[in-house]
Amino acid sequence: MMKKQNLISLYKKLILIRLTEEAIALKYQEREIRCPVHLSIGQEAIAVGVCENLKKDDIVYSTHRCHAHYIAKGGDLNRMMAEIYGKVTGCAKGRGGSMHLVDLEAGFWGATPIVGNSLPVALGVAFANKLKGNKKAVAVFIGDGTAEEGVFHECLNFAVLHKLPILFVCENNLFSVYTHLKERQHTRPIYKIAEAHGMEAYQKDGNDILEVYKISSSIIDHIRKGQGPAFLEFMTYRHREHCGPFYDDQLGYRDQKEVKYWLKKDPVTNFKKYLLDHKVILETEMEKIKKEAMGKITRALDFAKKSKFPKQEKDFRKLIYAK
Ligand SMILES: Cc1ncc(C[n+]2csc(CCOP(=O)(O)OP(=O)(O)O)c2C)c(N)n1
Repeated sequence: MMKKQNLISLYKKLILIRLTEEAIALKYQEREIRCPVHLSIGQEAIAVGVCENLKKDDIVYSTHRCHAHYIAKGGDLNRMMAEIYGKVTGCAKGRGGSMHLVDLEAGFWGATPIVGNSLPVALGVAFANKLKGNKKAVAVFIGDGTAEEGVFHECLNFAVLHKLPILFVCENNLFSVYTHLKERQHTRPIYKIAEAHGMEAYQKDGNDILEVYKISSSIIDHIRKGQGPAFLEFMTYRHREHCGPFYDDQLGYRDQKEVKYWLKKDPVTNFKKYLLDHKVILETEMEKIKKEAMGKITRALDFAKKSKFPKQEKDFRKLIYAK
């Protein structure tokens, strides 16, 4: 069993991400947040289990569904909330919104919403790291839909060819917007594609944080030793709609049996139960952790609300090249 302090560290991050996104969902409904939000509620264990094995100067890239990755990598919560509110104090100066989070200091080098877009950028950084011999690992998070982009195959091939220190993390939540994987792909699993490209690849339960942590720990070690890239496919499920704060099961695109199955596998509820059953933590300590997380979220919301909107800039070159 992992040490108590490590288990608690996982739980703190997990609960912070869940509560942050629930707060975002509420504020969105109050029309305080106007940019599109893609919530990771239900998928958080992957972000936490992977990032817990990364060092501060390792680098993470992400997608449109990036809040969990940003927080798990140690991104500044105040600046994330301000960005989602479109404020000038935001991590992208209020010009990017929820899908363009970035925190260079924390090693979260960015998220972009063009599906597959982060892959070649992360690959280039991994290539540079290898040439510099700096032992930094790069982890790039993608969804299952990304495996359908041509650039996915180009990047996997290049990473193997040059034995790059990069971890591909596929969060397979079975859907690309409203279309189930089985309507989009042949029956072979996604990690088998990576394996066919010649890298170590595994498929694991993405809702079991300890399983995510364990496989990530050994595979990141493998990458650091210069043994080449690796691919982890984590099976998971998003609880809410593809984009936005609500539930959209009334649309009928998801089998209700499937939804029920995955709701029972909620990573937060199950990890909480594990910690209590194994007497790692008392209910009262858990409440304290929750309160601390709520405090951070309240302060971040306050910071976002009190911040100003960016000034209108007529010359966009000034914006792009501003120091
Ligand atoms: C190149 C490109 N094509 C289409 C879209 C529209 N789009 C946004 S998210 C998305 C689904 C992506 O699915 P997946 O990669 O599985 O991630 P998930 O949303 O499930 O986390 C699509 C098709 C896009 N943003 N970029």
